[in-house]
Amino acid sequence: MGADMNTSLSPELLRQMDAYWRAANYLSVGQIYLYDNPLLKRPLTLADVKHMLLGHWGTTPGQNFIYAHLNRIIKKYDLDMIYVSGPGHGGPAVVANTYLEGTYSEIYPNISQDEAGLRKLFIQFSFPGGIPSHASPETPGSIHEGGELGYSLSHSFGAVFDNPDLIVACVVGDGEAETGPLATAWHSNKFLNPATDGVVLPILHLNGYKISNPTILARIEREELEQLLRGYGWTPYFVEGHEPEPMHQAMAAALDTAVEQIRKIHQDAREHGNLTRPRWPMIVLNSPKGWTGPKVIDGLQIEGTFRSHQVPLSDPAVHPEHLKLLEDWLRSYRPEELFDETGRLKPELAELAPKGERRMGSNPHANGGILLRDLRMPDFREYAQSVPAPGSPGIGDTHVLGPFLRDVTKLNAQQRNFRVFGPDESLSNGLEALFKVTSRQWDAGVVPNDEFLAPAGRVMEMLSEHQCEGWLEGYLLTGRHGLFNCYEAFIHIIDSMFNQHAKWLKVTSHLPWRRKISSLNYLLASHVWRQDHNGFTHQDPGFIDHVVNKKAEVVRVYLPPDANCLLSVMDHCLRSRHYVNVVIAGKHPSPQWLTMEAAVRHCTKGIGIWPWASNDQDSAPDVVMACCGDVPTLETLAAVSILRQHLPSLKIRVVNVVDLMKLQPQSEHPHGLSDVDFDELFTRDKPVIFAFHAYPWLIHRLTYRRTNHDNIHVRGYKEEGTITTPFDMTVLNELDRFHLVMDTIDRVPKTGDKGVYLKQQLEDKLIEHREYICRNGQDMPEIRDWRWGATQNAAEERHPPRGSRRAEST
Ligand SMILES: Cc1ncc(C[n+]2csc(CCOP(=O)(O)OP(=O)(O)O)c2C)c(N)n1
Repeated sequence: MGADMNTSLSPELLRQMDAYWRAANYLSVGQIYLYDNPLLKRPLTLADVKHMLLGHWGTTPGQNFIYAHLNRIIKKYDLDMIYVSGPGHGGPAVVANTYLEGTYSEIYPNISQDEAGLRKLFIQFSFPGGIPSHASPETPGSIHEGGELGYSLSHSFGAVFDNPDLIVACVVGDGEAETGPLATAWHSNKFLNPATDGVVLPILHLNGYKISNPTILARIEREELEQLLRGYGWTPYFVEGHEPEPMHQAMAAALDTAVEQIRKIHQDAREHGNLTRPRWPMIVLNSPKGWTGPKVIDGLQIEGTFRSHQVPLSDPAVHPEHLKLLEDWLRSYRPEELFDETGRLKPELAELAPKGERRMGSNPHANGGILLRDLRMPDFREYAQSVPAPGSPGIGDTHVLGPFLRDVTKLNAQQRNFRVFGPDESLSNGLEALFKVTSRQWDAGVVPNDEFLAPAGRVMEMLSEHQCEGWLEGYLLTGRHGLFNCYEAFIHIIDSMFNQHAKWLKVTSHLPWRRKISSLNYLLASHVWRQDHNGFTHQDPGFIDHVVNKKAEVVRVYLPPDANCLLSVMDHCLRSRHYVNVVIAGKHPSPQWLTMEAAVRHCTKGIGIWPWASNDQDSAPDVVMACCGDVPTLETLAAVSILRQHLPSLKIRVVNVVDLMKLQPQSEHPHGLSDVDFDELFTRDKPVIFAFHAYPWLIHRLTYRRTNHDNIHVRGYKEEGTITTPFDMTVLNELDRFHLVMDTIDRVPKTGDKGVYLKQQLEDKLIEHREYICRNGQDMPEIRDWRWGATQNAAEERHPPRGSRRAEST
């Protein structure tokens, strides 16, 4: 469908808009090529051209065209709008436009609006010590670098949730549209509430090519493309051609139509209560790749082909004939008509840009930390699980967290700045309490027997981890708070998105004008050790291996051993800024270890000795039993109880780790223990039997510089998985209590013959275990019914440790 053509730009406005577009194109080519002579006041020479020619021209003129037209509708309708550049490699366009509108020089006064500033603007682009070639964090108005393609639409939707007046103009590359995340992101329109959320205006940039291939969407019938987009629930308006004049008219008409349609939808929803899912407008801009650039070079067609993707003219030092072509290209924009003698954009053109915060480079939504407000937080201590003694039964740690999150949701309902995201798993992950106060936001059909679906809700669920991640990132980047709950194994799906977000956080934390945003919080419930009915496909604890690759200043990893620790950790994470927090917690009933007061102390320190489980108070330990994660903690304590019952003279120290980064040296991570503190906990020379939630090598990686590293023996997940009993999962990976005890016997000579006999007994136990589970389909009663303290108390009565009191939960 073409837009109805009742808009027409006056000849004067058309001339000015075309001049503005030419100015942006000129600045873009200048950034890619020019080292000097920024206004072409003299003939171009080799010395005026950069040595390294880097950047992406192909997408840039189209994006410049879009930006100029968005400026017009922002002014005409007084829109609150930001720009997301899906093909963010069109960095020259965004930089050029924010420079033309004035925001660039306000943030970077050194890049002034004169000839000297122009020269610096050109030099800095893709230059050592300068700026990257994408819509990077350094670019004013950007919330989306677009280096890794695919996330523009989901970021845009995340930005408009709970921002009723915001419109995100989202340029989607037709190549980008082939990625999985982008393909599914069209469905975001089923989650948008027209009354309380803003709007995303997708602009599919159908320039026909990727790096060296055509795009699929450009090579299907026009009718098929229209059907596809309509099938996704959009109303597409096509703007097609290459002659600037009719293209300006068509784009202006399409944008006017789209904005008027958006206004009508808002009026229907906001004044007449009609929340029926609208068919939101979108635009398809079908224009040549490398538009206005060189047509033919060395006999090959450039404009309108894949060859314009990067730098169409190669180095004139190598191809001297290209120097003239470059000069002709630059002069084709007639810079002398655009900039005055001093290098400043002519006033009648500068007038075309919106003013103040209406400029897309200055819109506060694109520097979300400015708008960020603290969450209203309930006191997490009030949600404590009662722990009369260590080992008391629990209901499943995330089920205890649920009511806390419910009340965070409730307390911030009015502020509308907190959402929980997840791919259909909030219930499965034990967060059912949320639905006491909110629903899953859903603007598609609803039938009887559906549960917790409503046009407005704080929970966002779509079965796409990419979408959940992208929405949440967009939500955070525009100054709000949130949590992503996910199965541990499938969070890997967004490994790469995490990478990009962590990079964004790292770079922005060093840009003084960028304010800190709320942390990206992952709750990985349904973890590797308890995938009882799913088995091997669902068993993968490797996300944290991936996460710790990122800069220490950005990432945090927490493995709370029980519910009270989980509450304390989550409270901390929700208050934190500019991190990625990964929290791994179980949802199945499991023993609880610490009272709330003890949990707060333990989590504040992040690591510590559990004195009630240790018996080395009056001497040096013979062995340190370390644990990290809920299941490893359980198995370690069960192992300790066996050791203390059978080898009572053995001195055991139990160390629990909540904050994984405590293990790294202080020089590597701000949370890292000093070497002195580490040596005090883990000793300088005693064996450490370390039971770990994830792949064991991560612990070695984190501790390899520690004094006692050679004595640290880690047991963790070894890629042995299947559908089996919970205890058998630990046995398959040799993380179970029996293997931990046998390991201790092997490594502590003092256990002597008694140890040898015990080891044999435990080997028999493992055989018995195997036979039992294969016969009965569940764990042996002594495993299922094991309680900390039961054997312990009996053993202590026989051999009371000197000066120790009964185990208490402190
Ligand atoms: C996920 C991802 N895969 C591959 C690339 C490498 N890449 C950079 S640009 C590009 C082509 C993009 O085509 P399109 O989205 O149509 O952008 P445009 O034609 O406007 O440059 C590719 C494949 C990338 N940046 N991200």
